[in-house]
Amino acid sequence: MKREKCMSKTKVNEMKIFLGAISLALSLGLVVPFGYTATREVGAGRAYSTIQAAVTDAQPGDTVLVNAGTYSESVSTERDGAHGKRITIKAGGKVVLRGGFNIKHSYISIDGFEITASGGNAIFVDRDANYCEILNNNIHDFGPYRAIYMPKKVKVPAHFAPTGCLIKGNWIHGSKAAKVYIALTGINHIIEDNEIGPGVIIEDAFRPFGDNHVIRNNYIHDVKSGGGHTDVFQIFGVNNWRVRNLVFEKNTIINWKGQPWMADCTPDSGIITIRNNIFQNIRGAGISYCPQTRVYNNVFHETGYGKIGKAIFIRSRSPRGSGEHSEVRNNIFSRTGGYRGGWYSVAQGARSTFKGDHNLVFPRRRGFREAHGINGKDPLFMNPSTGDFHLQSGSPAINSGTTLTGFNDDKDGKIRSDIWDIGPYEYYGSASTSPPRK
Ligand SMILES: [Ca+2]
Repeated sequence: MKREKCMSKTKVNEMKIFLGAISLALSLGLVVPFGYTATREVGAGRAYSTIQAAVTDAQPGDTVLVNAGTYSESVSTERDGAHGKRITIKAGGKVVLRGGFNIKHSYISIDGFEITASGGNAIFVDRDANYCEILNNNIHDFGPYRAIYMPKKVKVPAHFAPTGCLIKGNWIHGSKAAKVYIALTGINHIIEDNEIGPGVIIEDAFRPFGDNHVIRNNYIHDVKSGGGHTDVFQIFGVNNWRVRNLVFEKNTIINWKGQPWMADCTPDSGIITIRNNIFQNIRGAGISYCPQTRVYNNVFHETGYGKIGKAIFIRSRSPRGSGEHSEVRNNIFSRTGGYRGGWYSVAQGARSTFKGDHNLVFPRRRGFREAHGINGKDPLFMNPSTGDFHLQSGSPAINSGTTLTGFNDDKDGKIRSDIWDIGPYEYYGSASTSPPRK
């Protein structure tokens, strides 16, 4: 077929009108080039004066770009985006939202907002909100509610929905006591690179119900109790709210006035893996009633108070669950508990299937015995007072661990050497250090 070489005069006029419409739309901040995706701008003198109005009009692939300013509204999504055509709601500059987001559809991204004082949850994530992205938001003083909330429903399996959300780069904090920071249901969520704290909390930082969630590289610090029993993460085995294949790794938790974890499990729950984390100055012990609780290569420094305070309890008691087939390996317990405490304790019902070895306890604790454990040798951290738990060259933890399966890296993400070290950091022949915390 021969290509058309020139336009008719009518077509040229049509094109001029079309281009005029485009430039008018551009001046209003509304761009819809050739029926593809639009950037819908919100703010003074823009196409939309409220975020909600722009979100209501947004089609798959569109970006709602919110200009700097303070907005008081609660924004609900109107329709699904699609794979490769997300609906992105993005702050352009400092945007304070006094209210919140209600994500009710799939493929929605919320990026860069400061969200505060809403009288409700800051970001509500409905069961239909598959593949949501919650990125780079500063969420604070939303108490007594939640920063990010996927609700559980009685009699609905917790692993039912939604699926595949990414919660990354957010800062969640504030002095107004929060109920829970991040509550999850569904499957396959990734929660990474968030900062949590300083803050006050009534219940828990994370409630990760459902399957296959990964909580990693978060910095959780200086969180006080707002009156209740507070855990870094808590799950409870009721109403079919099962938890399977939870990975909690490479997180730093410092100055937490509660337990690192409290896990009760339904009978079909299991494989709770806690690895390559730093727990520093934690008031209570990590307690699990879940099958296959795997605690690998962490450091517990100044955690578990009282003379018999343990850092970890593996428990077994109906109906809370039974921590059978659990493992505690390659951990450093440094100045935890008192003279008779300081490492882990395993209840009778979980003891015959338990494997605990290659841990290091310092200072020496009466009663700590493992075939390959180390009792009473200083692990020689670089500088615990600045939160640097890398190993010095003479550390007894170097090459004293056992090789594990399911992962092969350390807290820095470096592949471990042939003979594993104890603790979250592998030593590589010269000393690594951590940058000072902000
Ligand atoms: Ca090594």
